[in-house]
Amino acid sequence: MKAFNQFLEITPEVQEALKNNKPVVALESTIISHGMPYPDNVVMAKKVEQIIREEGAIPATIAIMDGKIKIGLSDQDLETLAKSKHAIKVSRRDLASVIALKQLGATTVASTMICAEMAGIKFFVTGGIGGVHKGYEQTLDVSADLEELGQTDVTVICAGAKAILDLPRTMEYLETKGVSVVGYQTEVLPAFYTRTSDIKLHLHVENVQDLAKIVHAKDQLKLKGGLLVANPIPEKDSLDGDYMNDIINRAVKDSVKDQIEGKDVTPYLLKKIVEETQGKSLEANLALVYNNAKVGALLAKAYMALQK
Ligand code: PSU
Ligand code: MN
Repeated sequence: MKAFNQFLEITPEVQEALKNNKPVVALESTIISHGMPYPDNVVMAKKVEQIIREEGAIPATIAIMDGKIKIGLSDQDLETLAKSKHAIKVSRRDLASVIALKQLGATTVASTMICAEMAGIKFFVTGGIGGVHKGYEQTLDVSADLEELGQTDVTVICAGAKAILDLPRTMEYLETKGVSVVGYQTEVLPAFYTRTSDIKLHLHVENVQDLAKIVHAKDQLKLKGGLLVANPIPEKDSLDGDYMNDIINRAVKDSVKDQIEGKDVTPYLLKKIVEETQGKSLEANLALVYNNAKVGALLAKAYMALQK
């Protein structure tokens, strides 16, 4: 475990696991507070934890509560976050103030990576990462998630990135920052709702043992920064690409019309998409997160086995 930090509050279960080199998997909380509607969000949060346990790892959902970074949440904490209308979406920028002012904060990919690294957790499961937004030439909207992947030493398991983003530019940005994007049983970048996109990956692996070896080598080389594992949504849960692109493009247009800016952009788009697909996108989102939870837990286990 990493050095003591007065703002870290790690549950006894997670502490014990870290101390004894058991596999631990971090989970974010913005996906709960700003990524999905209630009560689907709390069902998702609990089920993801359950899947990670079933695969033999310990889940650690992360949020900011009562002036602390909580690593591991109770069912009551999850319920509070899922129901809250005023939870703050916390990225790197917001971390210090939300802690200092004792606000309720939900962590994004960026801030979950920071908190996981503080606690000594090496693996983190989510749905999709933030990235370079469409129309970024005008707005300069690039998610802080990409910067974090460039500098913070946590492996993130996701289902690729959503087509609400400019996917080719997101990949270019990651390449510049030195982030390896590894396809898990796929040679192309999955696009969240769909298993494929036009973007060929520089690297893919067929099993979690190879992923674990890559993380291990990266550690030994003391290379800073994250690793991104792109795990496609299961075939049976995937949605039609053209259908989704239509809906996404309309949502992006609406966001411009409604003058949505800054950190409100992604939650706005996610909400629109759920509405426009009458919940179909939500079903797909749940399925891909569960699938990522399984792979993340297996990877954390394979990595710990290499340490012995
Ligand atoms: N993409 C999703 N669901 C989400 C998010 C992204 O499909 O819930 C959340 C994640 O927490 C991610 C954040 O880190 O949005 C990115 O926000 P922004 O684009 O403002 O950096
Ligand atoms: Mn942004």
